[in-house]
Amino acid sequence: MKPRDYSLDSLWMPFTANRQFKSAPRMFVAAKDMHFTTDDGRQVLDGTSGLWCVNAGHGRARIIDAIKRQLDTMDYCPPFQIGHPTEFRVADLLRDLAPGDLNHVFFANSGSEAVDTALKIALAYQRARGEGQRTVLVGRERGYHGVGFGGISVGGIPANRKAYGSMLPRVDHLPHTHNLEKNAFSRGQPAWGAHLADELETRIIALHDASNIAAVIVEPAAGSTGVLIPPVGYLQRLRQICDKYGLLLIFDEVITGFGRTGHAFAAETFGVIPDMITFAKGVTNATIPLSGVIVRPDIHDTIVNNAPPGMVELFHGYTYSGHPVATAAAEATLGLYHEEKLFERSRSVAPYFENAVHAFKGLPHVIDVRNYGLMAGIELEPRAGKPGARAFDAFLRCFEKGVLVRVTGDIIALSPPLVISNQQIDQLTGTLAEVLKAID
Ligand code: PXG
Ligand code: PLP
Repeated sequence: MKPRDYSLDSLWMPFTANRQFKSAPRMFVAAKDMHFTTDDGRQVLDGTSGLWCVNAGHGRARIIDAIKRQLDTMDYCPPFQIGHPTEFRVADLLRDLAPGDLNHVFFANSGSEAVDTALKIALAYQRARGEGQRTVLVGRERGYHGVGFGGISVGGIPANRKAYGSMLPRVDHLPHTHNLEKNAFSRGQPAWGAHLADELETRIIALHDASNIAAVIVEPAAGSTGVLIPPVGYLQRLRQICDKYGLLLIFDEVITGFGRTGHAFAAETFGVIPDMITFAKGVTNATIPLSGVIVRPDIHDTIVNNAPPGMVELFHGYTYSGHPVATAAAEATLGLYHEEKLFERSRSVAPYFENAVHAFKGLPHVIDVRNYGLMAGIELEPRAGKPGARAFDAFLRCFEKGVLVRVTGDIIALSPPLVISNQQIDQLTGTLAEVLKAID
């Protein structure tokens, strides 16, 4: 290992136990295909697609070349009142990938910004159609929608909310769908739990009145809080209730987009078409930040046609909305997904992956395994009085043995790039199995 030419002090790391990390840093210096290289020269198999985002594997030449070409041609273009061709082409590609009639794309940079954008579009839409009193936003317990004030308000992770005051004022939450007694060790969609969607009607609409509610936002399958797969019929039920009462349904597909569940979007996989989809991460294979919202024509048209001619219709946008380098990366990435048929590949590898992860049943500490497509959650019994410690221990030992997994609480999440081979699935799950047998 080379001596460090930096201190560890100045950087404040995100969602990291900073003191613990700095006492024993884990550093990557390179990445290619399915592997990272550590600063001491070891190869680490990427079992998490980075952070659910490097869906085509690392260092893909087609994407890197497109980024370089764009940088040589035009580094930046102001997004307000001026356009550039790449952003329009990528919007067309995303329209073609989107389910149903979703056909207008608004660009942002991170998933958190995409969520904020979607919530603001929902409010602006309700107002433009003369329903401006509809300001209640409905999220779900254990939902993750990024870290903006909008996202933590509709999100359902206590630790991400508790230090941050009152957040958005009019928000309510559906119950989450996780239930070990009913659904432990389900393969794919659990059978039990569709009725949990009925709380939207029986409790939330009953309490706030539908005439005050703008939108419902959920991850079609929750990623961050430990891979919670929607029960059979659950998303359909949400869709029916939203339709009955004029509520917009937003699917946050920041993790589930671009092949994770076997199709471009989980909306297609689960056969439910939302009114808006947020996307990020995989849209550029994580090379350059890009995110956005895809909306149905009625939402776009209602807002745009409601403004006087010549006036800005939606007072919203980011300095880097539709950034030329990010959209060049997206164009190449979507081309790569298409050319290599990676969403089909995700579908065809999924059964092998499912069998491999369900082999954890019966190993020490394992109280649940759940999966869909190329995402899986392995839930461990917490150590008494030390929540999260056992899974974090497993993460550290896996890292030492050359595989990267992700932990959230006592849940280990696996979400490998869609290009993973069966042999690499064996290495990933085999290493984790060895570790689970070894830890106390
Ligand atoms: N929505 C969803 C569904 C996400 O998964 C975001 C929004 C926010 O995206 P940005 O780009 O603002 O981070 C996400 C991000 C984890 C983990 O450990 C997952 C995410 C972020 C950080 C950690 O699973 N997802
Ligand atoms: N990306 C997507 C999603 C497509 O549907 C298409 C063409 O239909 C393309 C890219 C074009 O890909 P390629 O550059 O391989 O011709």
